[in-house]
Amino acid sequence: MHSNPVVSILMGSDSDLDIMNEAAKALELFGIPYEIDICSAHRSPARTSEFSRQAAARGIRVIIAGAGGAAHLAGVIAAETILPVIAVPIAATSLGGLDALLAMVQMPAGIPVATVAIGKSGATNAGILAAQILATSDPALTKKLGAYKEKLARGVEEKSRKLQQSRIK
Ligand code: RP5
Repeated sequence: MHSNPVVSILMGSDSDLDIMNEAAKALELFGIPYEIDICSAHRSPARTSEFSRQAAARGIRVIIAGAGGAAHLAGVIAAETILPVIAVPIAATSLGGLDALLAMVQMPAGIPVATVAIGKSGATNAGILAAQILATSDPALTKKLGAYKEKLARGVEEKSRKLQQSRIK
C-alpha cells in the first residue's frame, strides 16, 4: 500500500479481488499511488458512507468501485462525494455480470458514475481512465499515457507483421 494514495480501489467482497487487481496493475503501470480495500453497500453501509465522506479530505482524487450482483457500491459512494467514481461490473451471479452492469450504469440524473465493461478488461480500463483523469493536471502522467497508447499501436503492427509472415508460402 502507498502512504499517500490518490486513487482508491474498492470492492464489495474479497471474491472480487481477482478482477479488481487488474485496476491496480494498470495504476502501477503509470506509477500512481493507490489504496485497495473492501466495502459493501449492503453489508456495511456505515463503512461505505464514512469512506465516501472522507475520501476527498484524505487526498483521494478518483474512486474505482467494483461489485457484482445488485451492484450499488459505486452509486452510493457517488451519492456522498464529488470525486469522480468509476464502476466495474463483476460477473458474480448466474446473470453473468449483466445484473451488475445495469445496476451501475442506470444512475439517476445528478449522480454520475462512469461504468466500464464487465470483468477484467473493465477493471484495466478503470485504472487507465483514472490515470487519464489525473493526467488532466499532470503533464508527466500525460506523457506516460501517450507512450502507453504508442505501445498498443506497435503491438498491433507486430501482430500484423507476424500474420503476414506466417502466410508467405
Ligand atoms: C457483491 O456480491 C460483491 O461485490 C460480490 O461481487 C458479490 C458476492 O459477494 P460474496 O458473497 O462472494 O461475498 O456484493
